[in-house]
Amino acid sequence: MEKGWLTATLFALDSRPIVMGIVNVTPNSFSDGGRFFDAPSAIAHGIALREAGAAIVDVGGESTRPGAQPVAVEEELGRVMPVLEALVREGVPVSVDTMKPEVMRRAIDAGCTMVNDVNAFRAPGALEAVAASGVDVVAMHMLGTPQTMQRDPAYGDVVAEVKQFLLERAAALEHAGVARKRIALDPGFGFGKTLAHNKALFRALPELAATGYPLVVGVSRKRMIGDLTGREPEDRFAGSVAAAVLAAQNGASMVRVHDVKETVDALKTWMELSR
Ligand code: 9MG
Repeated sequence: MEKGWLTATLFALDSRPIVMGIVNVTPNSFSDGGRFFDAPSAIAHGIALREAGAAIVDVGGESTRPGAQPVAVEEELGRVMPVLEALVREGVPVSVDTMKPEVMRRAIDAGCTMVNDVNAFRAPGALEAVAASGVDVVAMHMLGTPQTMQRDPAYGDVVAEVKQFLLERAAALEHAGVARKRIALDPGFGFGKTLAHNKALFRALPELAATGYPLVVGVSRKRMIGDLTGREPEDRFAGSVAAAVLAAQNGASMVRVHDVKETVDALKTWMELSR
C-alpha cells in the first residue's frame, strides 16, 4: 500500500467523507469490551470492517479511555504488530493508534499508511519517527493524559485553545519535515472535555475545518453520546451514527467509528440527498 495517499485524498475538495474503522486490541476498551483482544479476532474484525466500507482501519493496543493505565512498549507491540502485519498482508489500509515513537516506527516498517496519535506527536522522538517515512498523520488534541484528562477539565475558550493547539502541532509536524498534505487534525472529543466543551467544539467544526487541514472526528459510542441519549456504550449506535453524519455535514473529512457499515450507509444517504 503506497504511503501518504489518504490525507491527500481528504484534501481533494470534492471527496466525500470517509470512514476509519476501529480495531481495539485491548482487554479494557469501554466500547467493545475487549471482544477483539486476541489477534485472530482482531484480524478478522479488521478485514470485516474493510469489507463493510472502511477506507482504513485504526489498530490500537493501548486504551485511551479516561483513567486507563499506560502499557509498556513491548506489551503494546505484542498486541498490535501481529494484527497490523496480517492486515497489511491482506491488503487492508492500516493506521496505527499509538503515542509511542517505537511503536510508530515498527508499524511504519510493517506497512501501515497512517499514524494516529492522540498525544499529537508530543512524546520525545515522535515527530522524528513519522517525519522521514511519508505516512499520513492524525494529530489530536488532548488536555492532560488519559489518566488525568477527565478530572475537572477547564478552558478559558475551548474552541480557541483547541484550534491554537492543533495549528501549533501542525506547524511542529511541518517543521520536522512532514508534508502539509499528509497532516489531518482532530479536536479530540472526550479527551479532557466536559459535555459543554464537546458541544462547543462540535458547533465549531466548520471553523476548525476552515484551517484547511482535513478534520478527523471520533465520537463513536463515547460518553458524550451516552450523556445525550442516556444509553450505555453498547446501545449508543444510533446516536453515534447521527453524530457522524452531522460531523461530516459540519466539515469532518474522516469519522472514526465502530459501526462502519451503518455509518457508511448513513453518509452515502446524506451525500446523495443533499446534492
Ligand atoms: C484512539 N482514539 C480514541 N478516540 C479518538 C478520537 O476521537 N480521535 C482519534 N484520532 N483517535 C482516537
